[in-house]
Amino acid sequence: MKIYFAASIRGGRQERQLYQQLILHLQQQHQVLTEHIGDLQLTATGQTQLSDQAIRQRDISWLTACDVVVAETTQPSLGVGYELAYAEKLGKPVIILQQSKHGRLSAMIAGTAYFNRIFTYTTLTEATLILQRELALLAP
Ligand code: 6IA
Repeated sequence: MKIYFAASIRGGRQERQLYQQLILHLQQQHQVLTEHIGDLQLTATGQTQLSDQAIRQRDISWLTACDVVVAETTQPSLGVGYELAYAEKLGKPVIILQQSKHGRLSAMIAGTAYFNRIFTYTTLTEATLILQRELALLAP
């Protein structure tokens, strides 16, 4: 399946190694459209060749093309919140992963009935097992 992996960039890159591990796991069986999210060189303040408008346009095209959205929401991010709302508008299946040691997910996400695949986890292994199970259920 084509997966749109969403996680914090300008919201903070503290969890970037985790994003990289989750993406590597997903890539064993799926195509991840947004593998740059796991790029350890990508910082919250760095520059890219692309304008913000071009970044948004490319991300919206990938969101439209994907089969499922996987969002790691532990590090709060305005961009991820926007993408989740956009995925809802497009009717895309969404899997949300949130580490249980951190604060609670925004009520605007947790309180939206459309988001019915929200999972908390403590270890990477636990997160990968959740992804494996949920993606198998969503497979055509
Ligand atoms: O508000 P945030 O930056 O934390 O939003 C992160 C989310 O927005 C991610 O799930 C991405 O899909 C999307 N996004 C935000 N910025 C970018 C980006 N370049 N490239 C691709 N997707 C993005 C910004 C790079 C820059 C900070 C050096």
